[in-house]
Amino acid sequence: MHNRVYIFDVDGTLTVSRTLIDPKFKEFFLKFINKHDCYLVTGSDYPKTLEQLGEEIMHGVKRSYNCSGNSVWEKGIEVQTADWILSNKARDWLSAELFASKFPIRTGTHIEDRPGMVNFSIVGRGSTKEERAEYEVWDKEHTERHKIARRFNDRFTKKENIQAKVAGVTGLDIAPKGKDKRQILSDFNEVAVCFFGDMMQPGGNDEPLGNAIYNRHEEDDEVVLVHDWKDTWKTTYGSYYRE
Ligand code: M1P
Repeated sequence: MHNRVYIFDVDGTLTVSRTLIDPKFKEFFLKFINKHDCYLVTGSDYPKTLEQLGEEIMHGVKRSYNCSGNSVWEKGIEVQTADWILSNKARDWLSAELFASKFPIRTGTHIEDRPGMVNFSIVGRGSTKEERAEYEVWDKEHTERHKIARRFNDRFTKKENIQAKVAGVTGLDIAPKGKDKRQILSDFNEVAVCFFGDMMQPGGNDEPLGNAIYNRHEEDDEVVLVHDWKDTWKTTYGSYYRE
């Protein structure tokens, strides 16, 4: 295999989840994407990613795989989209979980429909920075999202072929089995890939792509687990000056 392309998750990898990219890192990252072929893959939808990274980055990368690869964008144009919709049974089940959760804050938009997937959040997509932080602490203590994902998958994966993955800081990404981030790898059959993500743990939404890359056993592929965007900066800084 020749050439190597870089694929980046966004929330937790290029930015603090749901916030703007750090201006200094942005300056560096723009140089990096000018030098290398770069792609984004995120559970988030395009408008949110655009808001966080800005047009220069969104137009500078070769492609942005939004909604876990179910909505594909090139230079501000959606070139591919999926039309799957969550069943009413699964929707009702999630509403019951929302009702049952002992976390006290609800901010609205708890089930967000996106092309080819759904994002489910107990605190809600309307949450402020402070409310998100409160949920993060709660979730760390109670591992609520992992538990909901496990219960959801026990109930719906076999029956309806859908899967929930823990994603970002407050929610779960839900999509048909296989229609998660791993689906993008078929676009990279001829090249080595280096994938950066922060949610590679079992049940995390970067894990399916991380595993799919390992499983193709290509010597030049690399999967980089990062803890935050500073980690990503350190690692890409090395490659920028080496390659
Ligand atoms: O990419 C995964 C998720 O990352 C963020 O999640 P949260 O707001 O819970 O931190 C959001 O961008 C979300 O839309 C996305 O699915």
